[in-house]
Amino acid sequence: MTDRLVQALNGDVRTYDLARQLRVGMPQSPNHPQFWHVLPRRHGDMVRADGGSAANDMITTGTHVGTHIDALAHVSQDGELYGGADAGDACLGGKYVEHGVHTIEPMLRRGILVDVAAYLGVTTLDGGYEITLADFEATLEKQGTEVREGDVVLIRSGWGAKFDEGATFVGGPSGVPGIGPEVGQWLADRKIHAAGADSIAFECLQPGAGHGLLPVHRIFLVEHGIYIIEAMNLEEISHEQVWEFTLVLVPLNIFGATGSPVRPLAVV
Ligand code: UVW
Repeated sequence: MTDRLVQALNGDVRTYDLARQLRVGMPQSPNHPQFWHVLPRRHGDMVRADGGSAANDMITTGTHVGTHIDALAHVSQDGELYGGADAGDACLGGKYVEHGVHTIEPMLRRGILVDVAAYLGVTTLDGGYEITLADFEATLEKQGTEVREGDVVLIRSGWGAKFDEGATFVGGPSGVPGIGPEVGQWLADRKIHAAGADSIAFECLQPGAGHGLLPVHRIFLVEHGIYIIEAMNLEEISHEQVWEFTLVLVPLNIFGATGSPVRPLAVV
């Protein structure tokens, strides 16, 4: 490992940034509070005796905005979180003491990209397209990539390239492409650690259905304890056909939060 770190320092290791830029007005799910960024103190507002000055800013944001990870506390089913934890008891004083984002260990794991859009030869899958298990397995076979226990599996639909188009990215009338319960259960059976995608919803949303039922969220977060990462930038690793890498991801250590903005890296 030390050699790898030295290589990294020497620039021999390539690092890909898998996050979207956080900025006011970026597209986001209507389910979550907006991202705000203001500059209450500018240079010149308080000038020190030596002429020096500091600008300070402030953000307020939902934790499920921009590229982010869902903690297991994010979704419950019939009043229960993962492992049968009572969703009411897990939340004390407005904080999820059980399954909050502070319980997610920093990730340094095998990551793989499953580039379904590239396999199907499209810029992006259509809104509402549910990636079938046949699509998924054929993509893995073409890439020569296998899913292993403990992996972080990133699924590219191509929808992420619409991030800069704003509202189109979110879905609404157009829906969002992604996996459904069929592929979700297949991945859960392989005991992956986390899964990510380049859309806000992670999973397939049917046109006009809004952000209602999210069955893969239930399978992953509630039934199997698998984390979900959303709104990732998978364009560069797709372009360079980086199918396998070391995935580095560290959520903010916010006690009791249901999610956290992240800046994941793919390292090869
Ligand atoms: C959605 O809005 C679906 O994202 P999250 O899972 O973070 O709530």
